[in-house]
Formats: sequence, structure tokens, C-alpha cells
Amino acid sequence: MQTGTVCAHMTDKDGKMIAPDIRDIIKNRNLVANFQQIVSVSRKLVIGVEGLIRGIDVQTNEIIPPLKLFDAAQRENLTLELDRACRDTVIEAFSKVYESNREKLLFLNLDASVLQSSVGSDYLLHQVRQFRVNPGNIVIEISEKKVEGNAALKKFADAYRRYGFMVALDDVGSESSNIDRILLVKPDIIKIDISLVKNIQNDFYKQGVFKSLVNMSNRIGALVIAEGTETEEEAIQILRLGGHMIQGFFFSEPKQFFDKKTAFTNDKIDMLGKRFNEYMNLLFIEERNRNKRLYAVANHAVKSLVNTESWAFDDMLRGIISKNEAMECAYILDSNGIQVSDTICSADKAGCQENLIFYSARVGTDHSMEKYYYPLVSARAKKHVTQPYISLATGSLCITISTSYINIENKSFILCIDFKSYNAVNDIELKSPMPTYGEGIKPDIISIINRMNEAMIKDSLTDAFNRRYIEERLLADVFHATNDEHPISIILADIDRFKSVNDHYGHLAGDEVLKEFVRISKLYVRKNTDWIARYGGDEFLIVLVNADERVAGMVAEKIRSAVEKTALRYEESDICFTASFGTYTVQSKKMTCDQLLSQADKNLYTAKKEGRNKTVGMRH
Ligand code: GH3
Ligand code: MG
Repeated sequence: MQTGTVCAHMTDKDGKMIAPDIRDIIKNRNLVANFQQIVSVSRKLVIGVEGLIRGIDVQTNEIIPPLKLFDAAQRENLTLELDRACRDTVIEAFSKVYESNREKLLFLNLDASVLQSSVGSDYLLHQVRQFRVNPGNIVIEISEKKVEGNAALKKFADAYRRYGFMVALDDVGSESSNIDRILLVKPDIIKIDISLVKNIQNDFYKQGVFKSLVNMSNRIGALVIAEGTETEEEAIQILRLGGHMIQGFFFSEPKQFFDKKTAFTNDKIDMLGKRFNEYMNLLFIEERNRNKRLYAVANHAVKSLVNTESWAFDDMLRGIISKNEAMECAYILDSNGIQVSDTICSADKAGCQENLIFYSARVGTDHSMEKYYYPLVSARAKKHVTQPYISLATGSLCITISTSYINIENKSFILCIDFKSYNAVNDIELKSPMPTYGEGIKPDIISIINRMNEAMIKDSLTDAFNRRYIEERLLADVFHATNDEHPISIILADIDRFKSVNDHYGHLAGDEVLKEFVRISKLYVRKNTDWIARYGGDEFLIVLVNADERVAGMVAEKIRSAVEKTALRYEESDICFTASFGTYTVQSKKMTCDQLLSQADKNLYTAKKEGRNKTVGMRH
């Protein structure tokens, strides 16, 4: 819950704080509803508003913030009465704009301490009925901090979900968060607390926690809202980390009332979308340039190492490190991932700390499970750059580049270099020239542009469409389907135990499995209307336009069965694999893309839970 910037100064003549007369406030409904917008940037719309309550001191006309109201109510044992009065006020104000905005959501706070009494009474259900608001438009926000027992929370969430409400866990990521509670309640929405969002662009740890919460939410079919987003930098990071929706002063402050037209519009959405694209383009270019620099440095080092026998590795590494300020440390592995040199740190040793958790590895350490070794062997890559991670040698953020080479003893080795940070890496001079076209080769501009356009919307590995395409096309397809009143079905498919395919046969074989899955799927969908996109790692989205529930189930089953029967020849092996499918169909009802995807994802999750190699559709 956001409390905004309201301040109240109810003091007596000596300057002492006076408690509000809570009985009077409840009895006379001296309450006012404010609303703050919640925005989906990818869908370019305001999906709803959170209702926030303020009290009014009728004598002074001063505003009383919610915390103060609830404190006073608790002292008088009137929490339940105040909670109900607040909700009445908020729902009534919302109902005035609801009539012409029937697809918008109202996020409604419920004081967790009244959960127990709310389960049996159905009071909230009667409240929304009284104001003729559909429960499907209401998201009940329960503050994580205040919930005392898991059982009451689950009972409440289950009961209200059955009535058609959605449930959000509020303040997730604040000091008392419980991950097990999220898994237990399986909320529809997770609202991430302002403490995790504040300055997230400068905090690698916050980014890590935020990303994990998003990943977990995606798995359980919940959407993530980042609360308390105040700046453009924070908003861009949230989008980069996969946050689904944004709330906070960046988009709008809570407003006392809104009219029907402006209630759900916001000028900043388009601008943020553009800024985000610019940011991602820059990031991509920076990363590519950074990797080029790293490769140039590593190649240079390898040139000296190919002529060095293994007994002299340590000395040679010392020489290399001393000439490169950006390097933190370097070490050499044999082809099994076992360290054969010492870990040579930069002269200042600034970064190399030694304690029980963070220490530099020594000769004999097994690195075969590390992200800088694995791709070189599994995918037979010659070199690899990791994403930034916390180094065990230094405890600070680093990037490792690994390069395989053969030395004069004709043995294979892998050189690993840890680089200090982005800035240091960016300072390395880039010596390799930009690629140029050879003499006599005229680049065909049209075909380059076509290829680039294609690359913008296609997944380069599988030739299915990519995430960007999903965002644009699904919106259009769903819009047309609901407008023209024809059904639209989606299938979410995920390869079963795909990690073990990678583990058994290597990443390149895994890639072939992904390609094969797309090839098979294309055989069972219509070329001109239906489409297939890569939704994430081994997850695919198939969209069937003008196809009902029965057709969706049939198509999914056909693909599933064809996949099951396939033995993919790869090198000396026949790889067999299966996939699970979740379908969902919208017919004669309005649904957002996010809701549609989340419903199909729930079915996919059920298919996985029920043993995999299975299709699960709607169950009425
Ligand atoms: P489950 O049946 O529960 O889906 O098990 P799973 O092992 O398939 O689990 P999950 O879907 O979470 O794993 C996806 C794996 O796909 C993780 C990742 O290493 C791998 N992966 C993601 N992208 C690629 C890719 O482009 N190529 C290859 N070879 N593997 C990928
Ligand atoms: Mg999988």
C-alpha cells in the first residue's frame, strides 16, 4: 500500500498530537478516496487504479493519513468497521467511472487483521454487488507485512477467488516477506515493495532479488507490479528485469477524483516505451563493444600462452595481469575443468579477499560446473563471456571471459580472466577494426534491411517469432477477435525436462530439439492466420485465430503426439523428447493478453504437475 505524501498536523494548543475522533469519522463517513494509476507499459495502457483512503477532520478540514486512522481504530477496537467504511468509500467512488471503463481494475486494500472475520461474512462481496461492480474487476490487496497466519490468508484468498475476485500480495520484498507464503497463496498479483524499487538501477543486489521474484511469479502465473516507482531510471530497470506493471509517482500521484476520460489515460506511457527501447539498444551495443574488447584482451593473452609449457603458466599469467589494469585475476583450467595454475590476482590485490566464503581457487579446484567452463565444453564454443556475477574470489561484481586454446605440448587448456567491472572494461582500448565489406562486394541494401526487419521479430535459433512480436501481434489478434466476436485460442507449450536433454547431449543438441519442436508444430497450424513464437527458453506460444477450445485441444494433442513419436538424430544418438501444453480460449468475453497468457500458463503448469507429456485446456 502506498500512503502518498499527505501529512496531518492535528495538534492541540500546546502542540501535542490529538487522536482523530474515529467513531465520528466512521459514522459520518468523513473519508475521501484517492486513486493512483497502475500502468502496463508493454500494453501501453493504464490497467487500473489502487484506491487509497484519507480521513477528513471536519473541524480543521485537515487530511488524516490512513496509518493514523487505523491506529486510532485499533485503539477503539473498530478496525473492522473502519476497514469496511474505507472500502465503501473507495468502491463507491470507483463505481462512478466504472460504467464507462468496464475493463479496468480496482485495487482494494484489505487490512490483514480483519481477514479472519472477512472469510465467513462475505461482506466485501455484498459491498461490490451493492455498487454494481463485477468482482472480476476487483483485486484485493493483502499486505504481506500484517498477515499473521498462513491458514487464514489461504482460506480468505481461496474463498474470494471462487467469487471471481483477484488476490494480490502487497509489500512483497519488505523486511518481513515470506516466499513460502507466496507459493501457498498463489496470488494473481504480487506487488513489490518500494524498498526494493528505490534506486534499483544502482543496486545489483536489488536487481537480483527483483528478477528472482519476477521469475517465480512467472512460474506460478502471477503478475508483478513494482510499487513506489518514482523515476524514469527505476521504471526502465523494472521493465528490463521483466516487471509487468508499474505504479508510483513517476506515472501519477494519487488523485482525489478523476473524471471518466482522464481516469485511465497517461501521457508518459508512450514516452517511457520509447526511452526503454533506446536504453535497450544502447545496452546491446555497449555489451557487444564490451565483449569485443574482452575478446581482444583474451586473444592477446592466449598468444603468449600457446607457446608456454604448463609448468610456466603462473609466471606467464603474472606478466599478463601486470600489464592489464582491468583484470582482477586469471587462472587456467585443463579440458576437464580442473584448475592447473594458481589464481593470479592483480598486483594491488585490492579485490582478492580471503575468508571462508570468498577465496580464490587453487590448483586442483574443479570448475566443471561453472558458467565460464560449461559452455566451452557443452556447446564447444571457443570463447565465452559471462553476465556480471559476484565472484567467489573477490566477493565483488565481475565478468569472466574464458577462451580455449592448445599449447606447445599439444594439450587443451582454458584461460579464464575475471574483469573488475563495467567501467574498467569499457576503458580498454578497442584495437580490432570494425568489419568492412571486401573489395568488389556490393552490399544489397534492400536485402540487408529485409534481413534486419526479419531479425527484429524472429528468434534466430528456431525461426519462430520472438517476444517482441508476441507483444505487438497478440494484442492485435485479441483485439480483432473480441471486436469481431470470434474465438481466439492460445497454446503455451514447454519441452519436458529440457535441462536433462542439455545435460545428456550438450547445448547444441538442445538447440536442435528446440528447432525440431518448431518444425513439427508448424505442420499442424494454418500458415496464414496462425503463428508460433518463442516465449522464453524452451517455452513456445502458438496462437490459433478463429479457433475454439475444441480445435485448440486437438491441435495441441496433434503436436504433442507427433513430438512424442519423433526420434531426433543428433551425431550418434536418437534423441526422444516430449512437451506439455496448456491451452486457453477466449470467446465472447473481453480479456487482456496478460490474462490470456496467464490462464494458458496455469493450464501448462497443471499439465506439468500431472505428469508432463500432456495437454490441459479449460476445465469448467
Ligand atoms: P520442465 O519439464 O519442468 O519444463 O523441466 P525443464 O528441465 O524443461 O525446465 P525448464 O523449462 O525450467 O528449463 C528450461 C531450460 O532450457 C533451462 C535452460 O538451460 C535451457 N535453455 C534455455 N534456452 C536455451 C537455448 O537456447 N538452447 C538450449 N540448448 N537450452 C536452452
Ligand atoms: Mg521445460
